[in-house]
Amino acid sequence: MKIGITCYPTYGGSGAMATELGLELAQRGYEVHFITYAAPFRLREYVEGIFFHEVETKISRYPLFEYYPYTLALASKQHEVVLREGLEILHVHYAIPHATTAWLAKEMLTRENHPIKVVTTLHGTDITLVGQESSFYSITKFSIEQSDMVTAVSEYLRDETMRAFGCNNCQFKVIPNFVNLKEYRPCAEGDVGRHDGLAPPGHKVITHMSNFREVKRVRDVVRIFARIRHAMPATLLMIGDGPDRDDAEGEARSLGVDDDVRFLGRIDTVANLLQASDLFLLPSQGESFGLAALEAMACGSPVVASRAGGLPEVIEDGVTGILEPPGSVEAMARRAIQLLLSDERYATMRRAALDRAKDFSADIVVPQYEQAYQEALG
Ligand code: GMT
Repeated sequence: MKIGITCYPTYGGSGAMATELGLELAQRGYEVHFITYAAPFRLREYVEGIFFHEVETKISRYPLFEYYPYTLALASKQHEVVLREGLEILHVHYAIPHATTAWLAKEMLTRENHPIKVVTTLHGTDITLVGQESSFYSITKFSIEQSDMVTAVSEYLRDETMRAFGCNNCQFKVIPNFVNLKEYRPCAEGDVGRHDGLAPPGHKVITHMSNFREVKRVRDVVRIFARIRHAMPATLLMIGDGPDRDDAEGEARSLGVDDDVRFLGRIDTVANLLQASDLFLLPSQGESFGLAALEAMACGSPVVASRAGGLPEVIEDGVTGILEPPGSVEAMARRAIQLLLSDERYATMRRAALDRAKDFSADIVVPQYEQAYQEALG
């Protein structure tokens, strides 16, 4: 089967997930065509069965276009690639604008006797934030409802979609995110060198990874870390970048822990950093799923996160990680310190986190997408 995938190719969980899915499908014999404005960041090398079609983002300075109509360029490219390559499915990740461009491409193709099915995967802020803004609400609802199959990455996101948009006559499935367990795996038991170069000897390594947007509450990450740092030697690795990075750096300085906080910026390959992590912090205001938390768990790092959105579907409080309400810096820090100071409790939670991550393996989840494609094709 030939599938077109459109996603945001830059940092972000939806692009990461879409790319991992494309890679898994290619391994299973599908032909996968990424159609987007840049090569997805997790597509690091040539892979048999994967093709990339770049959408133009610039044109010669045409005076009427103060804003470049990327959406139209994307719809045209989707139409062109479907026709040329004979694709049967367009699988779009993140509704805005991808579900809309896919609908446009499908309308054009239907009139040219080349029917195609559109599968839309909702990831989070396309539903919980951006999609509910008045400028986008009606077109988001329309585009979701026009999709032949809609998937959401958690029960929470499905319920939130139904509450906010209704989704009349949708074929709707919850398909959770997955993790590549060959890449995201723990270090060998007792590997003492795993912190080398990342933190001074004897330090616990605390990690956070995100796009540093407001919803991630990165200042809380630093505040929780500062409390941990007062209780024990520790280093915080901040992986990623985004609008709130300056705030987080300022918070580290004002709390006097900046010498122990390392801002690593955007890094494509993060499994080795997560393997070195003793604890992962994700105190977001909301997360539809929390892919970064799952990847940390798969590498053997327990997670302290917010009891919000879809995170409780990934993390069981007190068993596979720690959950507290968003903004509960004190409680998150107190429980993190207790865990890190108890070797026995830490080892038990680490094992439970590793076991839980296996429930989200590619082998379990990817067949659910294959099934969704079959159902969309009827
Ligand atoms: O917020 C991000 O990190 C990016 C965003 C996206 O759509 O690119 O992530 C969302 O999708 C991820 C993959 O499905 C989920 O794991 C994240 O929880 C979700 N982010 C939010 O809901 C805030």
